[in-house]
Amino acid sequence: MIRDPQTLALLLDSVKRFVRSKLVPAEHRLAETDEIPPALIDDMRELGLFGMCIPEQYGGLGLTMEEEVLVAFELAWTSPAFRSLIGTNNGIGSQGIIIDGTSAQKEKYLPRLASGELIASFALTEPDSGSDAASLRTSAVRDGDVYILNGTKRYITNAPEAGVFTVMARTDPNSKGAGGISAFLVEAGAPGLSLGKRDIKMGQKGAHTCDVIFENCRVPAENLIGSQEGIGFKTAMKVLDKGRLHIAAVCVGVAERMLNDALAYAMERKQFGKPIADFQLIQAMLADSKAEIYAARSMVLDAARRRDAGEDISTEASCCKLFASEMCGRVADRAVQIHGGAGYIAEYAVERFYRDVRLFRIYEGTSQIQQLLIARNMIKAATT
Ligand code: COS
Repeated sequence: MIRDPQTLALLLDSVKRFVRSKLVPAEHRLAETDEIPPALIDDMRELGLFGMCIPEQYGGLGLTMEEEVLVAFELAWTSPAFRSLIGTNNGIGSQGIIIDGTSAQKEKYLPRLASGELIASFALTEPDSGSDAASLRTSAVRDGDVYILNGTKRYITNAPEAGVFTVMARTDPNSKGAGGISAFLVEAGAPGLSLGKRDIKMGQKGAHTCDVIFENCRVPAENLIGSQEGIGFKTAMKVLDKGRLHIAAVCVGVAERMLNDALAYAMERKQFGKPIADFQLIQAMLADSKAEIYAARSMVLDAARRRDAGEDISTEASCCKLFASEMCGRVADRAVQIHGGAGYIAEYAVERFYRDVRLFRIYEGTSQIQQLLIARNMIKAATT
């Protein structure tokens, strides 16, 4: 749903201009330094990018899902690490509060997340609990008006920068599955919370992850999301439904950028006396990429519109994440191939993108988890 086409057009235009004039020229340096320059983070705050998906009453832009994916297409036309910094405040870091939080939790955290004063992070994965998220072992034991958390969370995006974490922990030790899990808001300075050293990743330099460790970490009981034990796993799944659709939109944007670079290279690079774009085998790679990007874009827009209309889009979100992330991997591979030897050299952006986009098939649910979810929902629908 697009609320006001003119306002949205202005937003899309300013995001596009910012991405192409400020972020694209900073990509190479970002990859070298592993840091986003503070001046660019200030620009992101000024543009309202940290609060795009936070309701207007809490200082955000309150974008609908359709508006959000349109912005994500533009934002993703550069290194994914830039989007990653604002990604958690708009997605997995804030949505638990927005979807299931109490009014007090919303009032306390959302305005600071919307302004970008506070960075949010989502802590679900553990050393022994990845795809099988319901097997998580971090414990939360009530002691008067606090919960005491113990356990380790792994590969937590934006943890080094985070001011507040949405942490899934087991409040019912007798329930080994999803029903025993609750979600908490844990502030970075909480006693007993510490961070591991930053992970050294294959790509997405500038987007930071690390372990988050809880050792008798005391969290006020009022920070239990929704003030209700046992609903934390469902909160996490609802957050991921939306997150997966957003990541699919990001895959579309990055793929468009890689195809843009590949086309420009193919038109400029000459072999056998003419631009390689004139050769049909190169044209096949360009055309397949264009068609697949168009398909993913159409899927993402359709699912976004359905979500705005109030439909349950669990299956569609998984379809979009599966197709768009796999498509993005294929486009990255073709973009490197079209560049030939140059595609293997760090001077060309496609070398970096090739490594950056590998993550899309893994995080927020692997391709195999998306397949499992789609098929499971199909079987469920057929038997009810
Ligand atoms: N929305 C609302 N509720 C949901 C839901 C959703 N999208 N998905 C599941 N639930 C509910 C179920 O209805 C079920 O509730 P009841 O017990 O009341 O019936 C409960 O949550 C447990 O769900 P389920 O039985 O499907 O749990 P499983 O252990 O089988 O787990 C998968 C399912 C594999 C889907 C889950 O563990 C998963 O998504 N894994 C991937 C995790 C991930 O993406 N990690 C990425 C890191 S975070 S960036």
